[in-house]
Amino acid sequence: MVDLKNILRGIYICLIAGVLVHCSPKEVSKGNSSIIPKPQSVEEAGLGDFSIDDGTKLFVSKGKNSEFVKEYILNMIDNSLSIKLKPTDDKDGKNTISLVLEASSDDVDFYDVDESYELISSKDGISIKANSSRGLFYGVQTLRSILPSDIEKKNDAKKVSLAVPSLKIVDKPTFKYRGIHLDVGRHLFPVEFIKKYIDYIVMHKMNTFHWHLTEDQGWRLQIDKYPKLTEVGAYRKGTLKGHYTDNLGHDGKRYGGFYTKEDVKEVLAYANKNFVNVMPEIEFPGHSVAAIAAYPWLSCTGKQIDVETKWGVHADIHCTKEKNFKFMEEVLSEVVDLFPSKFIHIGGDEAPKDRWKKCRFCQRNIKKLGLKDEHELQSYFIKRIQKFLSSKGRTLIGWDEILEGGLAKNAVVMSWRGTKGGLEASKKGHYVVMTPYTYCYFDYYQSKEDRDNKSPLAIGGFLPLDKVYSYNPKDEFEKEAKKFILGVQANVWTEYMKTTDKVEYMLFPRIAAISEVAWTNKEAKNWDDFLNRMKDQYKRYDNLGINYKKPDKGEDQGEESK
Ligand code: TNX
Repeated sequence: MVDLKNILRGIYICLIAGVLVHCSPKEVSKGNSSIIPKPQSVEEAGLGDFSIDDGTKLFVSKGKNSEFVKEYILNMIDNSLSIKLKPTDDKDGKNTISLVLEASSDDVDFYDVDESYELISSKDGISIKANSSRGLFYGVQTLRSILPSDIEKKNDAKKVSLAVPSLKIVDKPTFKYRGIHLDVGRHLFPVEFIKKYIDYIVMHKMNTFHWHLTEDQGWRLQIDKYPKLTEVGAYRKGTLKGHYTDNLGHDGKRYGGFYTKEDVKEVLAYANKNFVNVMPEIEFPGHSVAAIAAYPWLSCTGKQIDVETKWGVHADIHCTKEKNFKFMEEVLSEVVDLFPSKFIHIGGDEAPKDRWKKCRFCQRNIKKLGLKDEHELQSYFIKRIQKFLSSKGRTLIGWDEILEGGLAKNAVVMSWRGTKGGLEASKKGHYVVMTPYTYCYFDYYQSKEDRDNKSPLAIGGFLPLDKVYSYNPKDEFEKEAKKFILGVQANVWTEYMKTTDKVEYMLFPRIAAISEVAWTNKEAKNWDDFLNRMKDQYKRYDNLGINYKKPDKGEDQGEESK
């Protein structure tokens, strides 16, 4: 006998089950190959999709920061999927993400580390192989890019599995040095933000954080031997209102602060875990009004002056009397003790010679040393710093003005006034880092709209995304000279960036373009393809809560910039 009641109950159960199945969190999302910077080679491997699920295991070879790298992947997967990968010792097991160090180049000089890696995903797992822990970490960054952009945010609606397309990626950077700079002299930012900045650097496979620590408008680093550098030199009476050219004066609000050595150690530890070199910059002989305000005897006139409130280039610079060299050596000794970076940046830019021309010490030095003029005196100044840094096992790097009047052979030149300085330096056998303002100054406007409205306010200039992308540092160099290009860097000067939001706005998305300039071979670069991959990148920036400049219609293809 047919029991109607039972049939109805059956239908009801089926309906409920259907609804449950339909609404279950069993969502499978699939990753993509929108990797930025673009790898040297990406192929569909056709070995079947891999599914990360709660049975997936994780193997990480022992090496530099391997515990950190392990945590990094565990968190990445856990945050998005609520899946805790199970650590395993079996690198060849099924359903395993496996990071294998094939040979170790971890212990060589930072810029000689082999940063290449290979990533293969198949239905059985994901294998990342490299000859250094840093290479493995870049493989992890690539894995991050091929997973859906949702992994960048803490997901409320958890998924239970995640499909990774089958790819074979073979990759290595074009340039050894890939830098992002931040000026904390004009405006400074909390340590927490500096760490975020390092995250941004890592996400784009850049490897150097150039920390511009001293300026006319503020000295930002604790120096024990000279406490007034921060007691006095870290604070200015006010910050310029509007644009420099508006002549509105300053706001009268005391502004300042500095990083203690403990702060710096915290940043260094974080950067080191993330395979980023932190290169400090201490400016000599120019851009030193804040130091002079703290110790007036550092200048030629010896007059008490205030920490600068105006932007620009200022006449009071370091004098060349012996006491200044002692100061320089004592300050740099503390810097060298604190920062492990092989390269120590000593500025060297924009040092007007007005004071030196009228200074009896400087004029006496010119005569005594048989120098031609004040430019050769600057060269003497820089060579003395270089000698000192060499004695400490470090290499001097400075802005391209350090070429004027001759330069010690092993000094490195950062070419900012166009590409001339870099070309000239490379011909003389110096290594160079290319950061011409025409392509690499992220304090310039990035769209016509921003520029026309002067909002958000920028220093001037015009540097849209496509212009940054179009840069090929090797183009202007002759064959022999090419090998002297160490790398490329973008600079973030902060005269007009008071907040971390503004810094992000000026940095993003241009950081994506410069990362591809630094990492990807010229032949593999393609603007339309880049824009296409940026669609996914913008979602990541959204998920990370980054205040990036949104693409304007047609704007980023700005014909003017070509
Ligand atoms: C030039 S680049 C400077 C900085 C300014 C920047 C503004 C360089 C070595 N010096 O002091 O902040 O222009 O774009």
